[in-house]
Formats: sequence, C-alpha cells, structure tokens
Amino acid sequence: MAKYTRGGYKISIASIYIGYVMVATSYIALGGNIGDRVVNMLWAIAAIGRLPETEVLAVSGFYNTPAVGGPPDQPDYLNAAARIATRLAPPDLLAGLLAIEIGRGRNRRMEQRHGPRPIDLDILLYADQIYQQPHLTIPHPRLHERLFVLLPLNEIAPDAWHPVLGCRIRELLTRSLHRGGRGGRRGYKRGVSKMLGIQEWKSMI
Ligand code: A4P
Ligand code: MG
Repeated sequence: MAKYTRGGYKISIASIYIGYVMVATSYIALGGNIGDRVVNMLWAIAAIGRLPETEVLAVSGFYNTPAVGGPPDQPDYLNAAARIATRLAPPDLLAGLLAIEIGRGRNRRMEQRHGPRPIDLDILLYADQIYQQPHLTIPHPRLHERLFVLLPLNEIAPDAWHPVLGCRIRELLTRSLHRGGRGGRRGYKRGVSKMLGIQEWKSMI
C-alpha cells in the first residue's frame, strides 16, 4: 500500500478522511491492579470517550490476569481492550491517555517498573500505521507476547492487522496459546479468566 510520511509517522492513502482530518481506528489496552479495578476501568473508558475528536466504538470483557513481571506478590490485574475512532494524531492520543491515568491517581515517580498501578492505558494499534519515536512505539512492542493483551483484543478485533508482524490478531493469539510458558497456554490455565462479560459490565453503568 502506498504511503507517505508526515510529522514522523506514516499515513496510509487508504485511511479515511472526513472533512480535512483523518479518522483513525485505534486499539487501546487497559489494565490496572490497585483500588476498585472495575470502577477504575469504567472510569477510564468513559474518560477516553471524552477525549477530543474521539469515540469509543467497542470494549471487550474484563479479564482477571496474574501479574506478569514487576515485584513479586503484586495483586492480579484487570485487563480489557477498546476500539476507538479518533482524529487525534498518535502523540496527542498518548498525551490524552497519560492525562487520564494521572486523573485516576497514577503517579509514575512513585512506581516500580511494571509495579502496581490504578490504570495503565497503552496504544496497541493505530490504523495500519507503524510509528517509532523515542516516547511512542506503535504497534505496542510487547502486544504479541502478552496473553493479557491478546485475549481481550481478540474479542473485539480478531481480524485487525499487525503491520510489523504481517498477521492478524487471531493468529498471534493462537501462537501465544500454543507457545506455553508465562504468557501462553500454561499461563492461561494459571489464572487468566474472564471476570465480567461485555453485557455484565455494561449493566453496571
Ligand atoms: N510508550 C511507548 N510506546 C507506547 C504505546 N504504544 N502506548 C511509552 C503507550 N505508551 C507507550 O509506559 C512507559 C512509557 O512507554 C510511556 O510513558 C510512553 O511514553 P508506562 O505506562 O509509564 O509504564 P509501563 O506500562 O509499566 O511500561 P511498559 O514497558 O509499557 O509496560 P507494559 O508492557 O505496559 O507492561 N501484568 C498483567 N497481568 N496485566 C498488565 O496489564 N502490565 C504491565 C506493564 C506489566 N504486567 C502486567 C500488566
Ligand atoms: Mg503504559
């Protein structure tokens, strides 16, 4: 597909334009393991929907997942994925997500790497773009390694395309489940479970 570069990121000519501003479909990972995890998740979803020029199109169920990495004995996470439509460029979308994290009490200065946090919002995919800057990498560089990302993402976007690995999310999930080990099938059996289906959490709003 023909592409040109503007402002450091590639724009596909297949992207949709409404007026003069491109609308991109993007996928966001949500995760947190401090406080009331369900409330934090619902709060973050609502806040994403209030970002300028952004609409939440779909959200997966909420998954209870054992922590991967970080300090020992940190609490389980709640993880989910959301599909959004946005006119924000990737750096502006990231800035919006970081502001939401801070609004929910996240304080990076006090955190250990991969340590407990009320809410973490990562950009997984942005249209079919590959974006590499010092503070932002899209697709998210660890998307394909993590069952806690792939399970919810596959629920809402099995056919979404990973532009670096050249395959669909459903294939990445299948590979991850068959790999075994920490993020694979054995990890799944060790405690990843769907805590709330979409209808269940929607009924809580
Ligand atoms: N950054 C670069 N690319 C991106 C992107 N695509 N989306 C930069 C968002 N941010 C991106 O992230 C550090 C910096 O990465 C950001 O300031 C941004 O400039 P952070 O949110 O401060 O820290 P982090 O999330 O701890 O770092 P990292 O390395 O992104 O960690 P991961 O990979 O997100 O893992 N276990 C379970 N079960 N569930 C989880 O959700 N999450 C983590 C964090 C570890 N273990 C987990 C979970
Ligand atoms: Mg993050």
